[in-house]
Amino acid sequence: MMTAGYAGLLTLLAAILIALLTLYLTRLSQPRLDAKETSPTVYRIRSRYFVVLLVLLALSLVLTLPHAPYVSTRTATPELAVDVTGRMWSWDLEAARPNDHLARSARGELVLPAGRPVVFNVTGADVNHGFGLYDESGHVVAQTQAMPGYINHLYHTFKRPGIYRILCLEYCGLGHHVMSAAIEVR
Ligand SMILES: [Cu+2]
Repeated sequence: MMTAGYAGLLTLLAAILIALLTLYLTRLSQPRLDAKETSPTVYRIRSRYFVVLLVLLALSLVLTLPHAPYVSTRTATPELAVDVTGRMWSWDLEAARPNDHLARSARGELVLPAGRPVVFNVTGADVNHGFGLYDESGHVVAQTQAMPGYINHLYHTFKRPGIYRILCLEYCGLGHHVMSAAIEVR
């Protein structure tokens, strides 16, 4: 909670800073110069800067893209499949393949094993919902949209056992805040 508060304060301060800077720069600016009057040196510097920037951006893309979480989760072939349907205002979870023999806990929650890749086939029955999977400390571990008429495949491997909460991440009407479910990971 504290972290969210700090993040909000930081965003506000940054927004004020940007607004002040914009105001300052607007005051500094002068009437537009004719293209001919602008020094050719400026154009030369600008085109070189563009090339340097292009190379830097391409380099950072090549270096960081392999670390995107989407790739690493997709490489694990799912061993279990769960059908997820979001509706106003509840979640339905069931084994997509009966042969997976997924158990239910005493509270009726779906039981999934830790360390085995799972694919969630997520859809919406009425309006758009957001399928958000939270660990016990309240951090989102995976999420995708639950859209009517479309199935999103969310790949996830639970690292630790525990009770994972499912909350709706997209406002979907009066009962949005009660739209929750849980998965027990053993
Ligand atoms: Cu919702």
